[in-house]
Amino acid sequence: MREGKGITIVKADITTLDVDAIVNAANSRLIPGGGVDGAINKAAGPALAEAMMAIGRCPTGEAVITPGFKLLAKHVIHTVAPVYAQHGEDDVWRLLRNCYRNSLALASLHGVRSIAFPSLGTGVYGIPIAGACKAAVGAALDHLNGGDAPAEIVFCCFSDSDAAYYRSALEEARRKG
Ligand code: AR6
Repeated sequence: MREGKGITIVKADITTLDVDAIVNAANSRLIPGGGVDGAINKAAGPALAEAMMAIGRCPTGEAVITPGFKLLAKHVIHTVAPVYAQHGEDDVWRLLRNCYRNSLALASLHGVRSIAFPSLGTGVYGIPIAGACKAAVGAALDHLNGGDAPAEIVFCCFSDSDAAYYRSALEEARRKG
């Protein structure tokens, strides 16, 4: 369900969402790959790969922005999650939180009011969903408490099981206040 404000959790293909910006789980060379990156590039058309390659690089935890081309979303924000096997525990969560923070800050700079995130880092990069959704929800709540745009944050899950993890992480974070 979409409320227009706050956090919404949906199960969907992120390329179909009518939001101002969708976030891509990219690699640091910004070369279109598989997973959600492949789906976004397929839906946006070849101009997206050209725009990504023109930027050329995005360090882990940082974010860059391109147009959405053929997507409903006006912008695509590309961020690079850490590869779970290449980082120590503390580093993984710090870098993953940075992905969410930097994506939201960049969105804010571009006047984005609604943004959808996939479950960054939990596919090819191997980050366990239980910790990943806590980092995602924590960063989103911190952002919303700050009062900056975007005020609508959608977590777009690709499975019912991922959506259930996000729902319980959100309930737990709200309980802890
Ligand atoms: N809509 C929403 N979520 C999706 C979609 C979709 N269409 N397709 C996959 N997911 P991944 P990562 C989910 O592997 O782990 C690429 O090759 C998927 O089920 O896409 O950050 C890049 O180029 C999972 O929950 O991203 C990088 O090299 C989540 O999106 C590398 O993969 C993230 O899975 C990035 O790996």
